[in-house]
Amino acid sequence: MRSIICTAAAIAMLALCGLEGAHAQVRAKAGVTCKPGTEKLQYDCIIKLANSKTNEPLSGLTLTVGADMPSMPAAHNVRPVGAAEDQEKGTYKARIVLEMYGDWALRLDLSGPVRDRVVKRLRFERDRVGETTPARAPGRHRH
Ligand SMILES: [Cu+2]
Repeated sequence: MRSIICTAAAIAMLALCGLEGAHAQVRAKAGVTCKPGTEKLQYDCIIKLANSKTNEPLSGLTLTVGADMPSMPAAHNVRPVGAAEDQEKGTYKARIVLEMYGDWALRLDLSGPVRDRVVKRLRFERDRVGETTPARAPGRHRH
């Protein structure tokens, strides 16, 4: 009798696990392009959010963009800004203001139908935004 109960419990567990898998959380991926704005240290960013599995655009989300400097934890305190969705589904626009030039990690917080956090590292310079440099030569980071 005991073993029957155990078997039933095991089957129930498996069924639950199966369900869990079927409802697995949607993960987001993001493409971010930023360009310098009119003000110093101001950047206009275009963020394309998509389902990481299906590539389907993620529309109708609430998106905030924060920024940290990985090389200087807790040294900066950039207030996260809201991003507005464009006419093109899954494309959001945000204007960020940083505190210095250099490598920043943009923290994309998604909420609403999909909840996720995506971090994108970019190098912000006076006249351009590009790839981050490898994490060497720490002495080059100066205020
Ligand atoms: Cu810094």
